[in-house]
Amino acid sequence: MGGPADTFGANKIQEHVMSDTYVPPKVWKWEQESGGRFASINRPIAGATHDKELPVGKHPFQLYSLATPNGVKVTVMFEELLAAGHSGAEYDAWLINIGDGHQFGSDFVEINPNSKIPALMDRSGPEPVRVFESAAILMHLAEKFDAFLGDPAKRAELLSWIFWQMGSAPYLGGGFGHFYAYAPEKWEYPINRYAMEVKRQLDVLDRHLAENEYMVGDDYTIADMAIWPWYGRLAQGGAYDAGEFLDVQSYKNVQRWTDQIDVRPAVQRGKMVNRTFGKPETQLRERHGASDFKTQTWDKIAPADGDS
Ligand SMILES: N[C@@H](CCC(=O)N[C@@H](CS)C(=O)NCC(=O)O)C(=O)O
Repeated sequence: MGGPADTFGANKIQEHVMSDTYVPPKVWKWEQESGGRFASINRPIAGATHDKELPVGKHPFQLYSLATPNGVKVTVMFEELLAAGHSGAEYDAWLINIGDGHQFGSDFVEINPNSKIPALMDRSGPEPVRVFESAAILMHLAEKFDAFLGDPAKRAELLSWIFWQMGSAPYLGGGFGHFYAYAPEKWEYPINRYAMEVKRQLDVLDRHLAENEYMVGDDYTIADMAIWPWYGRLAQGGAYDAGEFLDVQSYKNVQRWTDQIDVRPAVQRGKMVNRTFGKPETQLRERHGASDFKTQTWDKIAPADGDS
C-alpha cells in the first residue's frame, strides 16, 4: 500500500473492485431493503404487523388468497370439486393483496403463521380447522372429498410428484423468476444457475409426460393441479416473460399436457379467482358463488374511477 501509484489511481481501481466484492459481516443485520420488486414486503421477522379482522362468508370453506400460481392451485381444486358434483366444496374466496402487506394482518397470521397465500379455514366441521401451504390444502380437500387422488395403488407416486413440486418451484420462482425478472439488476451468475435448474426441471417433466398422460398415469389428480399453475404457465410463456429465453416450446410433452389441462372449464374458472391483473374480464377478485363468474368480474364491477 502507499506510494505514487496510490495517488494516481491504483487505489481507486482497488476500491472499485472491493466494493463489488461483498464480504459478509460476522452477523447479518437488517439495515436496508434487499432491492427489486417486492423488496418492501420482505422482512427477517415473522408475526403480524397490524390488527386486521378477516371477513367470513356463508360457505363451509373460507379461502384467503391471490391468483399467483400457489393461489391458483387451490381455486382450481375448488372449481374441479364443484364441477365433479361435490356441492359441499362451496367456498368464499377473499382477496389478500400481498403487495399491500395483507398477509401480515393478525387474523391472517392466525391462519398462516408463515404469512403467505393461500390460507384456508375449513369451517365444514364442528370446529374450524386452519390449513396453510398450498399442497397441504390440496391434500386436505382431496382426502376430505376422496377426489382427485388417482389410483390408490399409485399413492406413493402422487405424493412424490406433489412434494417434487413444492421442493422445485422455489427454484423457479424465488430463484429464476427473482433474478431474471425482479432483481434490481441482471446478474449473470444467478440467472445462469437458475435457468439451468429450471430447464432441468422442465426436462424432468417432459420425459415423464412422454410416458404418462398426466403426472400420475391416466388420472388427472392434485399432482397436476399443483404442478400446472407453475410449469404450465411457464410453458405458455406467461411466467416472467421467459418463454423464449428458456425455449419452452421445445418441451413438447409439457406443451401437450399444458394445453390438455388449460381447456378444462374448472381450470379456466380457477385461474380467474382472486385475480387482480390481466384483462378485466378475467379478474374475479372475490368469489362467493358460481354465478359470480358471470356477474362479478372486474369489467362489470370496477369503480368508474378505475381504482384497482
Ligand atoms: N410454500 C408456500 C408458498 C406460498 C407463497 O410463497 N406465497 C406467496 C405468493 S405466491 C406469498 O404469499 N408471498 C407473500 C410474502 O412473501 O410476503 C405454498 O405453497 O403455499
